[in-house]
Amino acid sequence: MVRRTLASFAIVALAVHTAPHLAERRLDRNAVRAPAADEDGHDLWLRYRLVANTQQLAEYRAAFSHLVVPGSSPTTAATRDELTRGLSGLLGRPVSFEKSVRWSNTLLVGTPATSSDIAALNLSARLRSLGDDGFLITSSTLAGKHVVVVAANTNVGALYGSFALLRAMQTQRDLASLNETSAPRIERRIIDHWDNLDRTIERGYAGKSLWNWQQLPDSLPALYRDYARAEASIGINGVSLTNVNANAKVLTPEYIAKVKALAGVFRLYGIRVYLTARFSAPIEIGGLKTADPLDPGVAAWWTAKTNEIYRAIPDFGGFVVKANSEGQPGPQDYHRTHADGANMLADALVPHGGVVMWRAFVYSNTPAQDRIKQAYDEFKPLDGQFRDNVMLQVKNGPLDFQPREPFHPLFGTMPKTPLVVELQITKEYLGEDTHLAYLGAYYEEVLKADTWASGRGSTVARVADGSLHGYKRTAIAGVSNVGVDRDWSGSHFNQANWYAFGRLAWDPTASAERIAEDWTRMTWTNDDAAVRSIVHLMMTSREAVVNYMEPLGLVHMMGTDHHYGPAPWIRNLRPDWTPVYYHRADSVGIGFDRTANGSDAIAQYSPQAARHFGDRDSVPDQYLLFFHHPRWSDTTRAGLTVWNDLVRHYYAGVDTVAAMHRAWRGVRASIDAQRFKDVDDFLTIQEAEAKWWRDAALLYFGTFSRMPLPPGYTPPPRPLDWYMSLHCPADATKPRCPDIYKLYSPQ
Ligand code: BDP
Repeated sequence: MVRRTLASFAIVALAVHTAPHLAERRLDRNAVRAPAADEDGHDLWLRYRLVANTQQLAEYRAAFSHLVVPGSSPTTAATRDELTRGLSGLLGRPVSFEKSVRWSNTLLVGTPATSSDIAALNLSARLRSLGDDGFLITSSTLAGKHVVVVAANTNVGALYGSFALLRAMQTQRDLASLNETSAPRIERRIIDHWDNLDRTIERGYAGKSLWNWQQLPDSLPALYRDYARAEASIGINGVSLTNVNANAKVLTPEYIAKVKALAGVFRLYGIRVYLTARFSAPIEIGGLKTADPLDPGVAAWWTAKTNEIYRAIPDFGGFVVKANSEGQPGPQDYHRTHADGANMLADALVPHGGVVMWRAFVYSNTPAQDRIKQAYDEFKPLDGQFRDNVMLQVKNGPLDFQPREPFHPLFGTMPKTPLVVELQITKEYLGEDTHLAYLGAYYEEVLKADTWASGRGSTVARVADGSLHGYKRTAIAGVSNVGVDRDWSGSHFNQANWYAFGRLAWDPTASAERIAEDWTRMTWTNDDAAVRSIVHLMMTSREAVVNYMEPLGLVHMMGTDHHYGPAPWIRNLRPDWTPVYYHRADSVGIGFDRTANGSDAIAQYSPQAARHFGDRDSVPDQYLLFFHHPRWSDTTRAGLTVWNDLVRHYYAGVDTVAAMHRAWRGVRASIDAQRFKDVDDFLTIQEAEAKWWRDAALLYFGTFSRMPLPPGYTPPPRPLDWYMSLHCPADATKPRCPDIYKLYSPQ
């Protein structure tokens, strides 16, 4: 993090307000303090604890002696609430608001429209480029008074700026470095909940859904507001409430009233709601005989339904649709195309400014030669056929949120159709609730991936922010990991993935490491040494998971349905649901040949990317087995045989988790006892489960390679049969495997 010296205004502020004894008592950032009180993680990164560094505290107290946040809109009230909560916590004293700037050392927040003081500062030239959501933070002089200003064009922009200011204080940045302007690069920054109406969550590991449909719309617990605060604090401005495997009931009048109530809370924080639209809803709740998108009665039904929604929720965002995938209904049921289906919904939404986010995660019920080719094959020919308000929502990789996948071949190849990059925040395939895997590093890898669609630098980030093809609309979506657990996300560190998604949605070129540092300072501690350790363990964590689960480009090695634990031997299902379909291990070698000699999936990429992935000399080892079927005895870039390198990666994954665990134990003094223990317990589980993954996989693959473990590696404690006969978990939403803990971490 860049830390500059104090700005002159701050020095003035200190000189005016800091009593001499305070200056003498200055402590450095690492000041030793009493053990922190236990926390349960519910405050997320918005803890607003007293600024620990006394020098910084004095500086902030001096600079923010008076607060002016004029305006009467509900969003401005929410901004005032947040600043009250934040500043009183961080500064350890009550906040006093004033109507206008009368004193030096005032924090002034608002827009030129809400505040004559801000209007008087003549910021319009700087504000012009910031759009609706951007903000600037600057220091200035107003009629001889020193002010710190958070200014924006809209109330929501001012709210975002206030969160940015609070973040700067939470991370103990010098006031001089607060001079910033910021505007999101992506227009719609969306969290997709896969929440069902019975409050179960598809792939949720953090308890039940936050949305209490039974009690809505009459009861609106504070939790909804806290949820919206958290989303706004990271710049999220859209929330799709319901599972992509949709239930038409949410479109009935009874449920629209419930959605309206939630939308009312979220609106204060600049968040629009979206709903998943079940394609067969006209039949299921409309009494029609068909859902054929070209049937005028069907189109009329959707138009009426959409109008009804907008009457209740004028700023409704639109529909998210999963159609003709995994058994969901869709236009192909009527021999129509995805474009026919999406356009019919788009026409209903267009008068209201709504959008359709049509998902490209499709694969048919009849397994193809190579499942990953289907989305491209279906959608690429439709480029140019969608209405302006249709966006195609594409998962980061061509398969399904695996711990690592190459970028999806649709990125860069749909110049006429705005694409929404879909990332998964919930860790369906990366250890679910317990394993510590910082996905910021994953998202960064995806966003930085170069599609080579229009030459070097055609990154996925530039697809997401629209700059690659000049998309008129831009959006990014993250599949939520939030539920009613006290810590919201199933584990303290899972919060970081939610946080990182929001920050990267705002700026897809941001650094995951910098984001991890901010999150760590806000969530855990500002002790520099501890911050370094925690950030380091976060930055190594995702690679660790890849290594002990699916190294060298392996994918889909997990147990059936629950997706928990290793099961590379599964073969008795439809082929493309089995691990054997993906790893293709045999006596010769391992991996899925997707070159021209195999499924030729690489032909879906731009010529440069296809060459990069398709050539054994240039393909990075991390994608080797995704695109190739090398012999066991072939040599990898590390100069090892494929078998020996596989072994090396699996063992390295386990070793990294052990190192992460040691690092965590090393920061004990900086963390409250309860949260320290929560993480420590989960790391114990992760260490055991990492060994489980490693040993099961290597025993199994060893039956094909018939090669021994190279010297120096401790062999698995049980034979392959033992791992294959395990039956766990009992509860797929909080999966555990007691036999594994007995074996690997006997207490
Ligand atoms: C897969 C999940 C499944 C989802 C599907 C989707 O296993 O539960 O419904 O993705 O994205 O990863 O539609």
